[in-house]
Amino acid sequence: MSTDEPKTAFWIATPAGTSAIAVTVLEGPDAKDLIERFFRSIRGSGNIQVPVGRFRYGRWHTGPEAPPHAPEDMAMPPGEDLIVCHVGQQRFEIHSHGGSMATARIAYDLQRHGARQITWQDQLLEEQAWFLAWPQIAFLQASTLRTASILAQQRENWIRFAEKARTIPAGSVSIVAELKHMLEWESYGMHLLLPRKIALFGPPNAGKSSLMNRLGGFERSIIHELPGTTRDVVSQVTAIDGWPAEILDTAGIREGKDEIERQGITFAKNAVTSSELRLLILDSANAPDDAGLSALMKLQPDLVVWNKLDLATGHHDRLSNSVAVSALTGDGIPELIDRIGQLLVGDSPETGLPVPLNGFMSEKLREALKLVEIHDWPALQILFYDNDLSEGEPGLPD
Ligand SMILES: Nc1nc2c(ncn2[C@@H]2O[C@H](COP(=O)(O)OP(=O)(O)OP(=O)(O)O)[C@@H](O)[C@H]2O)c(=O)[nH]1
Ligand SMILES: [Mg+2]
Repeated sequence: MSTDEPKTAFWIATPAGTSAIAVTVLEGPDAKDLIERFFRSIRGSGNIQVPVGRFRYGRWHTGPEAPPHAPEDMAMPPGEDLIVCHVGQQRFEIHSHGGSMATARIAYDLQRHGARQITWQDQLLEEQAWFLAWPQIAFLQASTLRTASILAQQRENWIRFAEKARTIPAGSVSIVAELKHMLEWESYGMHLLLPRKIALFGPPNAGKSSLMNRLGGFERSIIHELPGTTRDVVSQVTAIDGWPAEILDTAGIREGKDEIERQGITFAKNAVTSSELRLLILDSANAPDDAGLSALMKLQPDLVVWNKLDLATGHHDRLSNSVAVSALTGDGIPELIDRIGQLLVGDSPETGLPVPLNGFMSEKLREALKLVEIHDWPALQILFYDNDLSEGEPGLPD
């Protein structure tokens, strides 16, 4: 935070969109004054004092200052019912109706009176050391139970590692191997939030779109018996085996009949080469000949999926690294999901190892490695300094 920014800040602590209740948190030296300016007794007169540790039911009054120039979508009528909780010396929570209008109005009024709006992520980063804040932010944004439980554990791992880095005896380089090992899991850590790309490609009519819909759980792609249905790359973010994934359905690859289809095939090939996992989808009942197959194999699939197992006549024996499924009946889909899960993520780091969860954390680890290399132990301590745990650390900046 730069010095000329207002010291009083607020953030919306609940997710965007409509919910039962929205929570705006207000903190700083002006928080109390701001609450007193806008919060009124439910009986309509006078402002309400809210002692620390208590909450009060009342109304948000914009009063005579209600801005005529306020954007229309912020036109919450003065007098919206809400609850104010005084949760810390300079910290209040405003619990309002969960639609976006109430929070927008509150935000508008607070901002006009000098408070600074930040995101809940900014707030966590301002309040906590980076190695605590980032795992927490990642945990709160986890999209699957599997990644949420890994990320909850990551926070514990980082706490332990930071303690070790802070207290390591000067001159000890034993931490180097561990730092390097943590950096080896960079891609794994980043993809706990960032979906990995899975491309479905193959000849027209093989059932790529049907499979995409089956894996994604709803009718995202158009399915049709005519070959050449999918033209653009159609993507869908979902979870496969508990891992965040983005499935890309592509145009069937053949000698393009028209310019649009040829364009689609170029896009398809680009999507395949830029994906983390490539699945070649083939029709069991109408397999390509050897020349067609070897042309498709040039795109280096990680796995071949023989679809239309319900019509199968044994074609799936032709390739070793393959599975057989029916997008129509669902047969073989659980096995396919298992295989995708294994191929997508591979091994997991050993329990207890903290891994970088984004570029910022990787950078910090590289910085730590450099500091150990140049034997700058005090700087290493500062890098892993934590306000809450290591009071009175010598030589720390203000
Ligand atoms: N019997 C059977 N039919 C299937 C199966 N999967 C897809 N189909 C049918 O095959 C036809 C083509 O399916 P799509 O999913 O549109 O195939 P596609 O590979 O996306 O085709 P393009 O977009 O044209 O490249 C449709 O009539 C589907 O209903 C399956 O497992 N079994
Ligand atoms: Mg299609």
